Amino acid sequence: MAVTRGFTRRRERDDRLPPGQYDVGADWPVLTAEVTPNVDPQRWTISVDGLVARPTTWTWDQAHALPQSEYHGDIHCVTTWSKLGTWFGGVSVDVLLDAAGLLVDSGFVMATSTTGYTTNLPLDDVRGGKAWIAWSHEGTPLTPDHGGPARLLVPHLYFWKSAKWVIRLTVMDHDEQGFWERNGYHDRGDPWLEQRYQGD
Ligand SMILES: Nc1nc2c(c(=O)[nH]1)N[C@H]1C(S)=C(S)[C@@H](COP(=O)(O)O)O[C@H]1N2
Ligand SMILES: [Mo]
Repeated sequence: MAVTRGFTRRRERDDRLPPGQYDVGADWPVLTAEVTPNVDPQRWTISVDGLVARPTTWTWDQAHALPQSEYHGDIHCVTTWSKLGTWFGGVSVDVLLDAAGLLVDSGFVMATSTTGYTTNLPLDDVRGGKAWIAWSHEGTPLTPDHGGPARLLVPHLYFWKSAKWVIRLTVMDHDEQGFWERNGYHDRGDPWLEQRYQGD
């Protein structure tokens, strides 16, 4: 068999990495625009309001009594780090939207945090098994710096869409920009299409 002298196998780029992203490995950077709030789980609630038949608020205990599910996969921050092969536990946003009863077939959702952080998402990006209210990471409670007690998790979009300390999902028939979107980030933020900034 012919062997090329000095040949070193080129390290294959992991095909789970979207364009322009690198793998942080075991690290998980913290990116927060606000001061990290101290949210008592027993005072935390999650509400679905806006264009729904039954605007609903769940307490921590009520949310945990809903059918739970996990996400296993990758997350991607617009600042170019990706974390591959991680996992989260929580409740699917589908469960909350179904309980509240959507009054629109298509539309948008505004996610709001205790801090006032907001981010907008097309409704289709938070239903169909693509988004969670997550309260655990790799089997342990989500820490406050990562959005604990609970955050939105929309892993197929850049991670700024995954609002930490989320308390409210508002269903709307039109799009409105959230915090980073008003500051130049893309309205949708698909990492595979490199939708980083407005106009991408
Ligand atoms: N409330 C709130 N949610 C937020 C942010 C923030 O600053 N405030 N930053 C976003 C951004 S840009 C990223 S990359 C992720 C970072 O989550 P992490 O700190 O758990 O890695 O949270 C997103 N959700
Ligand atoms: Mo980010």
